[in-house]
Amino acid sequence: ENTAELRPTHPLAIAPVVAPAASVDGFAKQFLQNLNFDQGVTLSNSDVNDQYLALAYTVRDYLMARWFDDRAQQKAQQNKTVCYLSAEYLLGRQLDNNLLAARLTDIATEALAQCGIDIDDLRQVEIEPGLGNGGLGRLAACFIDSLATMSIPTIGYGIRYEYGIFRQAFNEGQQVEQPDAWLRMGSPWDFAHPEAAQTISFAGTTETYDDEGVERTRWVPEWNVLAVPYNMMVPGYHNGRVNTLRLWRAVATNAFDLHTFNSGDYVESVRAQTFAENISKVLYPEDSTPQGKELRLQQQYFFVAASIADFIENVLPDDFDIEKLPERVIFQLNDTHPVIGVPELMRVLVDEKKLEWDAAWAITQKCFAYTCHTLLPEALEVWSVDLLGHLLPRHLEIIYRINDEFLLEVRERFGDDEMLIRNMSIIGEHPSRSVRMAYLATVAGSKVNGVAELHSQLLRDNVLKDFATMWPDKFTNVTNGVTPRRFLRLANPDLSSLITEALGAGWTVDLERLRGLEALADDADFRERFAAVKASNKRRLSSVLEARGEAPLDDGHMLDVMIKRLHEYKRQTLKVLHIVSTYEGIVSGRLDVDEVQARTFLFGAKAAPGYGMAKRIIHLINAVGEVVSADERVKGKLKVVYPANYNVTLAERIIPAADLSEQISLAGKEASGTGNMKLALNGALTIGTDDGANVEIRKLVGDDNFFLFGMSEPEVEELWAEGYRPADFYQKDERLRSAIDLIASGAFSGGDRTVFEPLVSNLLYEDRFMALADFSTYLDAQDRVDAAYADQDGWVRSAILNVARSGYFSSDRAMRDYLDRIWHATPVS
Ligand code: 9GP
Repeated sequence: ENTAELRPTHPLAIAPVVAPAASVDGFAKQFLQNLNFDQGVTLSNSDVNDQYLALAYTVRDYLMARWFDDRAQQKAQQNKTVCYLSAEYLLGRQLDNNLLAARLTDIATEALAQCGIDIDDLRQVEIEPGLGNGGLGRLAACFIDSLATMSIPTIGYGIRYEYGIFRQAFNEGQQVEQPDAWLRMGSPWDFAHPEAAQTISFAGTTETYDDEGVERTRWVPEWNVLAVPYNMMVPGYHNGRVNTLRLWRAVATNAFDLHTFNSGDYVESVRAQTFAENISKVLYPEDSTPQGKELRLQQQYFFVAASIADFIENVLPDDFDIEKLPERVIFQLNDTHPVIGVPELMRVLVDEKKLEWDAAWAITQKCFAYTCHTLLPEALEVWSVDLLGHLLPRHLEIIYRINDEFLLEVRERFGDDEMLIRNMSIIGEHPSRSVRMAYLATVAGSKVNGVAELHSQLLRDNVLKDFATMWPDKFTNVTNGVTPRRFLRLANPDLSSLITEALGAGWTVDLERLRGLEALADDADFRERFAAVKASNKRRLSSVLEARGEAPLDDGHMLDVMIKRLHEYKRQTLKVLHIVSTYEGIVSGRLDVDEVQARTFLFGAKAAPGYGMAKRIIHLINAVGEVVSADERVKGKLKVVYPANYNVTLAERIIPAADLSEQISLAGKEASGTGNMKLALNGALTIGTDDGANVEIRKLVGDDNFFLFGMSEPEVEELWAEGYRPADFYQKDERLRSAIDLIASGAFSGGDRTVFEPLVSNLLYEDRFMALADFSTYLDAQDRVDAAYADQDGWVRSAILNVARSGYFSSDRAMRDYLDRIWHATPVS
């Protein structure tokens, strides 16, 4: 379009953009040119960061022409676009993923070698963008990868946080948080477009006015910020498609007051800038203060308002008939964070586009769908009416009207059942008036889905029961999935080669083909090769750990991993109790040391900075780890490793090396989990409860290849109803008593009994997540693990079957389910 407007005469200006030659020579030339002209250095003067940046620019150059085409097509086409609205994208490193997608890995490696550069050195330089907390954000990243690979026109919308998830360090075993300055060394993968900035308004009042005889309402905001888009390429795997991830950065409208500056008040002169830029400063600012809460709501509105405006103004054609919006877009609400988009779209349609309320509501309901990712009531966001009304007065009015009309519908359907009305109202009254965002999303969404079968069922039966009764067809399930490109092809190159050799290369985009490995589980030669890959992955992980200053892994140990966010419901404490019990059992002679498998327990977990109990658990893991790993009496048998700052990059090294995957949440608490899928896909056997996607993993891999323990969800409910007294379990099981007593005695805190006292009494007298109730079956299951691991041949067979039967957990399958059940969008050719 630009070229048309500019009426160019130069032939190159109207010729299509062409990618550099896909050859070693072509790549080397482009790389050197980028080094010279973009980085401003010669090869001999360049350092490794210059080289990494130039390499990234070069990969981009190969993808650029396709990106231009795909964006032009998006505007011209009639296809529906999936707009994924997510506060988190936990992308991981980009370089390898993009090289792989564009089939450039070998060419780039050779071209750099010819320049005297080892590409591995450049890989290490990349700082991963940690723009997410854990599963939710990584899921969003897997989904956009699959959508690009399936040629579905997609825009991922989110926030370009200046500081992503904090960097974790340990100081005397305790977590300390450091800012994650991921942009410090440049950000070669995104493109700023300040010219496409959106103005986002806040606060102020609303007023009615006469619009040629029609009374209308308008919002008179008090202040604005600019939302500047940064576009990232999302290349599909080997299909030439390049979608877009558009992340918004907040910039002040009037960044700098020269007059104030000249009067000498330098701090005041940039106040507006600081205030505005705080909005995209950090991922999940601490929200225990009112300011923190307001900032989070600002972030949410900021990115969804910018995204909706961007889609309407820049992605749709200029003459687009807004009433046809549902034909062209589905806004997928990734959890409750983007739900303020519902009243925002209503505001745009009613106040700006001047549609009638009913017509606007009909459009809005078709344009949104909602995924709920949790069952924990505290994770379902609510905003106080005061805060929402102050920050977004027009939106609160709109929410009230949506609620009024919705409650009328409820009355029509169920009569004047005041209790039911109160329970279903979008506005909660207790403890104070608030907007229940999950309810708003459910009322507005065309579909509501949970993220694993059990989770979706519990949503229908408990959390959103009344809504499911009212609209049974609205509710559906899409079990999560993970991208096989990053989590098998890239993370586990040796296993990938083995699979490709056995089955051909098609499995990367059709993961069900892994079924073909089942037959090979009985082939001794294949088992040997599979086991050799695992062993080599362990050695690789060991070097990574050593490079980070950790102790290397011991040969022959089972690698038992628990890698996930630190949360009480995930029950890292239960894992610690197992470690302490085994340690105590060996030291006291209760356990026959020969019966105990040599194990390394590996943890990776960050705790939310304001979550005191989770931080205490981290301290306990480190304290136990220090004592156990140093005790000569268990040397060679037990070891605990807890590398700090677990992130996607580290996960990609741990997962392929793991033997045992710990998925031990209390049944009914983990919505799905995705680490469980990644580990099974890489041949780790799961020890787990019947929770989240574990249920489906177990069904698929088979009971013989999965170690199930613990109460089922109905049993959990039953125990609560009976009255749960954790101390009774402590009294009943000697192993449990000894483990808890050892922690309480100060054995892991230099004799100081006070350090872990809060944790111990929490377990004995509260234990919200019933670790003590599941302890004995957990230990029994661990005994079964030990026995199974002793039979290496049998273990490897089970590991192969885990890989063979995990094809269902591809995010490509998850995307197909979203497309069929929710989005009804189709691929572009
Ligand atoms: O806790 C869930 C996790 O079980 C799930 O796998 C992930 C992706 O669906 O979402 C997590 N939820 C959140 O992070 C917040 O709701």
